[in-house]
Amino acid sequence: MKFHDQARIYIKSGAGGAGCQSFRREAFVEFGGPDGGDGGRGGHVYAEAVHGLNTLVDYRYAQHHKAKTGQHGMGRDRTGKAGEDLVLKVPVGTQIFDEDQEFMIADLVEEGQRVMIARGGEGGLGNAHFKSSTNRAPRRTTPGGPAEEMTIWLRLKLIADAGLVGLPNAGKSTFLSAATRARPKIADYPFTTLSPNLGVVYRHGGEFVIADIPGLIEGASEGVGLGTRFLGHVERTRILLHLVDGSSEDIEADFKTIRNELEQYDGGLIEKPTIIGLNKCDLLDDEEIAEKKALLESLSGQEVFVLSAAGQLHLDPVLDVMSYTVLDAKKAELEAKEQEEAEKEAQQRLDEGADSTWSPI
Ligand SMILES: Nc1nc2c(ncn2[C@@H]2O[C@H](COP(=O)(O)OP(=O)(O)OP(=O)(O)O)[C@@H](O)[C@H]2O)c(=O)[nH]1
Ligand SMILES: [Mg+2]
Repeated sequence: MKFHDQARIYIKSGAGGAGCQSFRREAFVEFGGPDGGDGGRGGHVYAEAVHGLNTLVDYRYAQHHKAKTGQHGMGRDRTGKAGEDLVLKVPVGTQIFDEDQEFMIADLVEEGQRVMIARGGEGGLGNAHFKSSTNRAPRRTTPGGPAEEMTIWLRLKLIADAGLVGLPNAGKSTFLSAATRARPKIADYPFTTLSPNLGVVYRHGGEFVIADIPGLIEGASEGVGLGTRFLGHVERTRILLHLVDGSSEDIEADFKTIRNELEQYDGGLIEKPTIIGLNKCDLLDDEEIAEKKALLESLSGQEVFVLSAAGQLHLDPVLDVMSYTVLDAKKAELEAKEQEEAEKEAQQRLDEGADSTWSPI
């Protein structure tokens, strides 16, 4: 399923720098001694979940990632510099698997979460380290620790913010390609789209992800057509954009068919904030537009946006309202989460209070 974005990459930490063998030799200094410094530690490789990334596409193009090697130790007791760490920035929600995709190495669910995936080699010890009362001129050093290298899989379960719903041919894929850099297949026959496509909309300094799913037909909620398989995906989106083909003879029936399928499908689809777009307005005259818009508004009891995805007409108001609605939904989720945490904390305090033996006199 395309809702998984994944990338296979090769990573390597830095090897540790070797310890140095060196003796102090200076004119007029009577007692030289070992002064070989330790090697520097090799760089680690970390993965960190960061805000503002939505896909793993960067890693499809850059597949080799290496941290720096530690510097060797040097004479005059100088320690080698540690190799620079490498931090792989990944979207929140990225999971890291081993090469066989069986063992999960990390699950980065929160912004700022960072895990080490390959440890840099320790720095080797210089000969200064081995000086003792019995051995004043040690010739011993140790090499730096080895680098770790491996192939890993990054996997991201993409969660779209907005789902596009509508009958086949309504222009959903066209809308996605007009609003984002996604290039889904578009054609004037039903069921052009066979699996979901995703695109990212950048707007007002933020962004949101749109999912274009195959067209819905009557009975979709029971598995007809491509059915429930894809309704399951929109179940996890925050809002919906319902596109109606303005050139259709019977937009009332078209509109109702989709609303009905959303209602029949369990999973709260019908309660999601839904924006309604009357598409293909380039094919209609003003009178028809006014009439069809009024009809949809009376059926839905809400504002209907008139647009043309193919003609790229009036897309901005639709994208604006989508972006604000997504933001509102996110804010509401955050508040609900904070509320839940506050309640949990309060409950915990209560429980602790009940356990304590302290009582006011
Ligand atoms: N004139 C006009 N044609 C449009 C517009 N939007 C889409 N189309 C055409 O409508 C046809 C269907 O568009 P798609 O984007 O493939 O429709 P879809 O909803 O993704 O269809 P399925 O994937 O089959 O469910 C294509 O021939 C598009 O060029 C529009 O605004 N105006
Ligand atoms: Mg399509």
